[in-house]
Amino acid sequence: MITAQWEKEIKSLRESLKLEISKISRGSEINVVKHICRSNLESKLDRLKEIEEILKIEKYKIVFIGTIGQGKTTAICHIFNLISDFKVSKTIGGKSRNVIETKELLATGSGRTTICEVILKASAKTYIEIEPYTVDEMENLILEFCDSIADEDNSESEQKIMISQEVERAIRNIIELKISFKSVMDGDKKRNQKIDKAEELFNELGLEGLKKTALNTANLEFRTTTRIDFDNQDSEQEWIKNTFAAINNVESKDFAIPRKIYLYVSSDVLSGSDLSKFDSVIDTKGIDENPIRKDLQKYIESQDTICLFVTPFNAAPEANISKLIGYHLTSKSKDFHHRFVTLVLPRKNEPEKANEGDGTWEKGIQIKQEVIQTVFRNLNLEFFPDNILFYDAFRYYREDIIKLNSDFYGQEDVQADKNEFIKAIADIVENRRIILLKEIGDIQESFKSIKSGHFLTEIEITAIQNAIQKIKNLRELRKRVPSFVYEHFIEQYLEYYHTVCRAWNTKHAVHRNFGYYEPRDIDIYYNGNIVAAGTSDDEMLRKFTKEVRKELEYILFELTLANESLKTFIPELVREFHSFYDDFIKEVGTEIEDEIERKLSPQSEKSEFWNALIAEKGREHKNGETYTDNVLQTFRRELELEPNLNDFLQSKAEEHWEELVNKILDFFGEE
Ligand SMILES: Nc1nc2c(ncn2[C@@H]2O[C@H](COP(=O)(O)OP(=O)(O)O)[C@@H](O)[C@H]2O)c(=O)[nH]1
Ligand SMILES: [Mg+2]
Repeated sequence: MITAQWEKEIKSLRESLKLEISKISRGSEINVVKHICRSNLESKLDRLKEIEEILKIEKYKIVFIGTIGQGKTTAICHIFNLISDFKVSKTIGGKSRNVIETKELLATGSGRTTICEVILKASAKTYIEIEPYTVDEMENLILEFCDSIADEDNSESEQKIMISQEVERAIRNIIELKISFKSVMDGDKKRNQKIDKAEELFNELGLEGLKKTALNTANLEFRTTTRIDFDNQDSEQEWIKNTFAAINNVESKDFAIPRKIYLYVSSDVLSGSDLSKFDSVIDTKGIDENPIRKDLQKYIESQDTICLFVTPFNAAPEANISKLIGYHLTSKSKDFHHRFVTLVLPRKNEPEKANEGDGTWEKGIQIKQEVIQTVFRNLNLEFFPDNILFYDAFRYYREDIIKLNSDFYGQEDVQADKNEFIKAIADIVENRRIILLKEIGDIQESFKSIKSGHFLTEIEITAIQNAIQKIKNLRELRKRVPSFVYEHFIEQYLEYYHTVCRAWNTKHAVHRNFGYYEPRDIDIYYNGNIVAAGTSDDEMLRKFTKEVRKELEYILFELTLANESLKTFIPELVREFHSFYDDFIKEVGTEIEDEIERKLSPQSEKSEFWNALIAEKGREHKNGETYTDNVLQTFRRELELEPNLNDFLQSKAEEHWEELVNKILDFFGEE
């Protein structure tokens, strides 16, 4: 939120900047000094606009990102009061008892629970809306499921993972071929026997028969409902729990498989919750083998989003999460660390039991906080210590049944932890505001001193001219980065593909969808972008250009050393340089993404390349041959066709590097 006073202040500063810029531009002769002045004022103007946009954000989105089954949904439900007491029967001390337990309204469980991203919003009325998969996409998923049933006994050497559990559960509900259990006598012992109706039908009708029956039952065209409102019948909480579960499992015949679920919650349910303080709270799909995903990037890059990276206590910071945070924090110009939060979720007494602790929760947490900071520091990632938070939904709960341990604690203890969490988030937003307001002050100051004198001394002008010459010498990347470093790109790309789609049938699903597989958020073109850019400062393009980048940085920094007045001009340039550099990485990555898409087109059955990959499944493999080797070989061959993707990467890197250097020279008015 921006105050009227600041809005006025920014407006007047912007107008003065514009006035000064046009004054300089109108002047008779534009020399180096005037050019630097003008460029400097122009970047001030751009930056002010950015700052204003950020300050104008009324309500933030809060997005929870983390590995499957670590407690994201549980934490969200408890923090925002999406919980309620339910009667359940439980075996306690060997006896079955009816007890009351506190349960989350969203589906939680041993992992792989929620089928898609869930967006929570406070609202006047309670209702649920979905963004559905298309009929074609669902048909594909069903066919894939049937294939997997037919493949049950296939003993490929590659580790075999079935379609993700949550999708399989949905499909089995849609085609009404569920797994059930029957108790049978085994000798004189009872045991549970699994009955898989899909398998039975496959044995009876064969694969084609199974597919036909499945699609018939699915009735995909009739699944067109996308919204359901609270019916005012039973309790609102119970309605949310049951309806959400039904939609998540696709139990209703009117609903398609959801791509996203929006849950709007009325204030009756939210009483005492802080959900309405935020634009929305987002429970993203759990991370599996592939932490760097396009769907997450969208949130990470939005200025109005606070990203909470969730990690279990003992493994904090978890590897997947460090990787994801690291990938983004290497973009220095974006200030991601202002909006990034590590949210540690301790479970029962973990902080109290921490090594080197003193048995208290506070000490355990302090130790862990330091560990996390050290890890980030070693990875060279900037992270505010205040942005490392801890929350345990069950901290005051009993061990035997899930409810408040009222012998020792009261609701006020639970509430105090929630308040602390919400306050920490509010502080993060406030700190960001303070940093930005201070930056406005700095811009004002610097503007004043620039206005008070547009001249540089002889010595300073010579220093600038020297710097310009040095920068010009760095224009040709080829002189600094040898061709051979690019030669490994295709191999690295294929290795990455194998890592994020390890199981052969995941690969097969990707091939059948011509490079994409949404249920697992796989997009092989986007992956090309990531691999080309490098997932850290020590990989691919970021690694190759690390030294020459530092050299450029140093040339700019050096200018500020000896020369008092240059100190007012250069910081903007350094800032801009970081953002030019991030753009450079992004542009080359995008070129690679587009080129892979071109190379592997058409993305249809007309393509020999895709047909070859699809046909790889079920092919006889001779001694020593494997599915994966053959698939990777097919990819390799296609990507090596002229223009070889490695060479393409080199030429695009060099082209965009030259643009980057030209942009810096432009600041000095040099061609
Ligand atoms: N003991 C304990 N269990 C938890 C805690 N948080 C989550 N769980 C359990 O961990 C499992 C996965 O939690 P869930 O919230 O579904 O994880 P998600 O996949 O990250 O959304 C569930 O069985 C939860 O009951 C916690 O703080 N303590
Ligand atoms: Mg979940």
